[in-house]
Amino acid sequence: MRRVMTFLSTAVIAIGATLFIASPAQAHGYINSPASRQYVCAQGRVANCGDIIYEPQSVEGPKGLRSCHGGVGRFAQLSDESKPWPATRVGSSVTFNWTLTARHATSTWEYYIGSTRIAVFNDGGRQPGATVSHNVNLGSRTGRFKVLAIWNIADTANAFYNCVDLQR
Ligand SMILES: [Cu+2]
Repeated sequence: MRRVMTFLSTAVIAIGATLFIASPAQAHGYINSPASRQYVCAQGRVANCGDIIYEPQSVEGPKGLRSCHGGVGRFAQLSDESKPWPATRVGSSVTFNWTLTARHATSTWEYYIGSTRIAVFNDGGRQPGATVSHNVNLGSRTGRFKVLAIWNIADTANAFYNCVDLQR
């Protein structure tokens, strides 16, 4: 009996560990407003987005990239410029609102248009709240453009990537 119980508890632990590792719910964060591409996909506003519809918070890659999908192959659709990404109308400044499903200690938040960094916010390693907002001035840019927002984690080598399509 004891041997059976030991086997059973080992099996339960193994199954539990597998579920934990496989779970995409171990989550991180995304920009909900103005809607990022991953959020647009999760809302079903653009078709054929792939896995991202289930986990808009999971676009995690090494720091220093400049891509919408953070180098994650299964999220490559986020960098597909031929998709009909809806652009949000904005004025001379815009407030980016993040939903954080895991509140990782943060070094910086960066905002890029092309290769130009238009804003950076330094959290100095602090743990953010469950929601974070940044007001960013867009300068004199007009027309349609894409902002790449990057959440740099303080205690890992990784960052989270979001592209937001805007129209002014
Ligand atoms: Cu995370």
